Amino acid sequence: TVRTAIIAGNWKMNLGPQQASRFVAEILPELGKIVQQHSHIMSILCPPAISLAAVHQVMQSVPTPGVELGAQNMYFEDKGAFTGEIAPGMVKELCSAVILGHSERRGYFHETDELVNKKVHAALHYDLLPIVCIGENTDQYESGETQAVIKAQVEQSLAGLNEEQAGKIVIAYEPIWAIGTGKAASATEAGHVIHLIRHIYAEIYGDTAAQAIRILYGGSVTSANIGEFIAHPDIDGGLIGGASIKSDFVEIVRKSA
Ligand code: G2H
Repeated sequence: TVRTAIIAGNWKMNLGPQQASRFVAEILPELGKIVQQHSHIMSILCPPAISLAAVHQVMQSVPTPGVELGAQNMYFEDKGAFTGEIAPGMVKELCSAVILGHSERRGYFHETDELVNKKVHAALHYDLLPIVCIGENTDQYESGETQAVIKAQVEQSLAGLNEEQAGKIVIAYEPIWAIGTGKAASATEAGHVIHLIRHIYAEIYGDTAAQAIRILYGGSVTSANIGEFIAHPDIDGGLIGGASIKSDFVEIVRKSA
């Protein structure tokens, strides 16, 4: 199976509308050129919600197929009295993708697998590509619970998909001990867990769906180590944090192409 690789940039809480437009205008020409020359790779930029419109506008003025816009989070309800939240339909007006259940959402904002699952269903309903994050924390890693944690997260965050939906999603495996620490997992280690994730997914949704979904690695990815991850047959790309708001992001995409 040939799966289109994805390099997604999770800007986290960085770059407001003004800085975001400037940054995107700066990287887009080169980024666009790379993904247009290499049809087996796409890139998704995920700025903070308040910067989405500004980035969208820049992207409209420099059309670059293969570079898409994503949100970092959203609520699952269609509309209503949910102060501070954004609805799937609102995200859909500007974006084609959405990151869901990032470990920072799970950790700081107490998002559970059950909540993430509702968001996944809402995203699919609105034809948004969900990038669903899973990963074990330091304690779980050190006590050898990685497999069990991953299995529970896949089963619960991705429950109840129909056959068509099951082949569409993107999973980002982000071991929490590797996030923003400069201590990336090795490609062998990440590839091993990602292989396992695909296996668990196949048991739930069958081989066809499991072979179709993209599974990314995330956690301290830079242009210096992306090569190892992308070369691993089980790893379909990366979710980039710290390095996604620097010109290094373009280098990461270049090295993945
Ligand atoms: C993991 C990753 C992007 P960083 O959170 O989601 O961040 O690359 O800074 O470790």
